[in-house]
Amino acid sequence: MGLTLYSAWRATAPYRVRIGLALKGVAYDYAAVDLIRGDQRAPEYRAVNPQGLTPALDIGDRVLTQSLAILEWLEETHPEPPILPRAALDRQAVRAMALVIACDIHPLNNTRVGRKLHQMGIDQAGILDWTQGWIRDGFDALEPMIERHGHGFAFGDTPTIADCCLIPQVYSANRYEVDLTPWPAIRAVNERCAEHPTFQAAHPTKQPDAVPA
Ligand SMILES: N[C@@H](CCC(=O)N[C@@H](CS)C(=O)NCC(=O)O)C(=O)O
Repeated sequence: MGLTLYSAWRATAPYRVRIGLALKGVAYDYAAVDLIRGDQRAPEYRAVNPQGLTPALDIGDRVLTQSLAILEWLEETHPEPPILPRAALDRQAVRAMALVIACDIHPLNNTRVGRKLHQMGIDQAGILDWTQGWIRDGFDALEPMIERHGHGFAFGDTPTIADCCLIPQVYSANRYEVDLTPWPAIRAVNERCAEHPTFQAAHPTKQPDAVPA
């Protein structure tokens, strides 16, 4: 049985998984979840992922959730090409970079957090300031990590789980008009990945539910 990825074109957590699947050369069907309309909270989608968040990856006899856990599962079940380095210390460094994004930036800027801030009376400018601030904080932490470990990609000279997380986060930074000038190492990795066909295939604008600008 084939795989089905529940995804939303602009959302960064499913974008991470799309990059991982593309890097591993794994084919899948695409099931669009409209986050603006609130499809993620509908009973039909809660039956897939009770948490009401994307991504979810239906592998036939089970549905996998949480983008990083899905990427780790992918690495274990499809070892080639590797998206984690071999040495334990190097794997730690890649996971640390991924977690700066997945734990310390993204959860603070999620759709449901923006919705909550709006309900609390924060205006659009305040929410934008909030979003940009957490991205800047996280990128300040990531920049020296990439300077130290990166050789073309965030860690080393081949794509890893760190790039699966970084590229969607840079996409989000551009969407929220964060000026990337202070982080040349992040910009260099982003430019390198933009030339990579697998990263291109996973890009939001290439997804079936993409809304033209
Ligand atoms: N930790 C989760 C985060 C999932 C998540 O927050 N997904 C967002 C899209 S990037 C979502 O579906 N948000 C819907 C909402 O906030 O209502 C993961 O990495 O998979």
